[in-house]
Amino acid sequence: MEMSVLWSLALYFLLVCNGVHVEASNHTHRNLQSLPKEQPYRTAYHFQPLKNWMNDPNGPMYYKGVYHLFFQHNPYTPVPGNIAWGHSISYDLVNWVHLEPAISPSEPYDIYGCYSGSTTILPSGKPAILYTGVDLNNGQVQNLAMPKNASDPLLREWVKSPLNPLISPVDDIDRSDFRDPTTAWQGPDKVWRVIIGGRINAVGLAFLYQSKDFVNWTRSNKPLHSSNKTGMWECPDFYPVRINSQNGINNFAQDKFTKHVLKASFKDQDHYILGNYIPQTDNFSIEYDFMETGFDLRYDYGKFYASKTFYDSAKKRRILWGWVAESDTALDAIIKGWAGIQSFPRSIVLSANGRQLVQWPINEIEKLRTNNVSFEGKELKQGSVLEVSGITASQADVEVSFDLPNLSETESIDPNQVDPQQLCSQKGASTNNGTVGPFGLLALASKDLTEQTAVFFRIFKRDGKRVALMCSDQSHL
Ligand code: DQQ
Repeated sequence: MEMSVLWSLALYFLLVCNGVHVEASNHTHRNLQSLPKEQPYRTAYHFQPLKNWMNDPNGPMYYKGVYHLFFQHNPYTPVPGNIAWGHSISYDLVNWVHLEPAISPSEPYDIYGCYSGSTTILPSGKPAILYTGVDLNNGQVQNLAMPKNASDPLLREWVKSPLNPLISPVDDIDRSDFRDPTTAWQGPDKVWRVIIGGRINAVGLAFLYQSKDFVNWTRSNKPLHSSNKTGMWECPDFYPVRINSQNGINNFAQDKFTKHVLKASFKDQDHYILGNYIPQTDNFSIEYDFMETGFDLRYDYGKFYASKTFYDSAKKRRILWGWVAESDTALDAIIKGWAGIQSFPRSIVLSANGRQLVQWPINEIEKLRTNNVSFEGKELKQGSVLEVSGITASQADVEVSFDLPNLSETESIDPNQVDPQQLCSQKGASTNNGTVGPFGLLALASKDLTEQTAVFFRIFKRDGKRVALMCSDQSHL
C-alpha cells in the first residue's frame, strides 16, 4: 500500500482484530525535514504551484521529451477568480519547473475565465489546446489555442485562434452548463470528435462534436452518452484501455482488444463507466450505467475531482491526475497563501477481469525515497497499537503488508446493498470490530492518540470471493 499523508506528528500502526503479522517500510522525502516552519502543510510529493489558487488539472501531455501540466489557476490570490491556465513542466513527473500561465483571460470570449479543457497532439505533431472561455455575457464557449513556437519543447507561449469562439451554446444548450472539452480523437474517416460536458434540464451529458479541420465543429444529433441520475457533467474524459495489458494506448487507438472509459465529474466525485465504442457510428454501448446500485465505479473517494488522463508515449502508460482540494476556509487559504494540490500521478489500467480500472502511483515516486525506516515480523494483537519509531515526518510514503492468519469468519456483503463510502464513514468504522478488521495505520497521530487519522482495511466476502475495503476516516476533517 502506498500512502502519502499531509502532516503527521508520528505514525503508528493500529490493529483491532485477530493476530496479524506486519512488514512495513517507511520513507520520507529528502526535503521534508527542511520545509519552512511557516509552511508545514505544503506538500513534498504532490504537485502544487508556488502560491495561490489551483483547481482542475488541464491538458496534461508528453511533448518532445517534456511532461506538461496545465491547471486551473488564479495567479493573484489563493481563492478562485481570474482563472488562467497555469503551466509547469517536468522531465520525470516528480520535479517541476513553474512557467508563466499558458493562457489567461484577455478576449471577449474568455474575459471571465479560461476554464478547463484538454490538449490534443495533431497529426502534424503539434499540440492544440481546446478550452472553455467564459465570455462577456457569462456564457461558456469553446476556444482553441496553438503554440507560438512548436519547436520549443517547453511551449512557453500560446496564441489564441482568431476564429474563437469555435463552438457556442445554441439551441437547447444552456450557456452556463457547457464546458470542459476532452482530448479530441479521429475516427477511421479522419473526422475529429470531441466531447463537451453539459446538462439539459435534469439530464447530464457529453455533447459530441465533429470536425474535418479542428476549427469548424458540428454538433452530432445525439450525445455520446447521457444520464438522468447525475446532474451536470463536468470535465468528461473518454479514452481506450487495453484488455489484459499493463500498457496504456493513445486516444485514437481502437481494436477488439480495447474497451473505452467514459468519466464524468458530478456530485463532487469522479465516476466512470466502461463500454464498447464504435467510431463508425459513434455508438457507445455500456456495461453498467452511472449511479447503478452496486456497480457505481469511481476513481477514488474523498477529495479527488475534475480528473484528467493522458497517454504517456515515452513509457506507454496512461496517467491519471486529479484535483485534491483541502477542507480549509478561504481565510485559511489566504493565511497560508495557497489552495489546492494535485493527486500524485497514477498509472491506470483495466483490471484482469475487465470489470473496473486499477491504479497505482507511478513508480517515479520512489525517486523521493530517503530515510528508510523498516521492520518486519511484528505481531499485532487485537486492540494493540504499534509505533513506527524512527521518523517524525510531516509526510511519508508507506509500504505495508499485513498477513492475516484467520479468514474463516469473514462477513459477507451484498454488492447491491452496500455503498463502500457509506460503510467506511459509518460512525466508529475504524474502531468497531468487524470479523476481519479494521486494521491499518493511524496517521497524523499525536502521542496520546487524541489526534489521529485512521487509514484502515476491512475484509468482506462478496459473491464468494474476499474483498478488501480500504477506508480513511474523514470524520475529523
Ligand atoms: N472547474 C472549472 C470548470 C469545471 C470545474 C472552472 C470543475 O471548467 O467544470 O475552474 O471543477
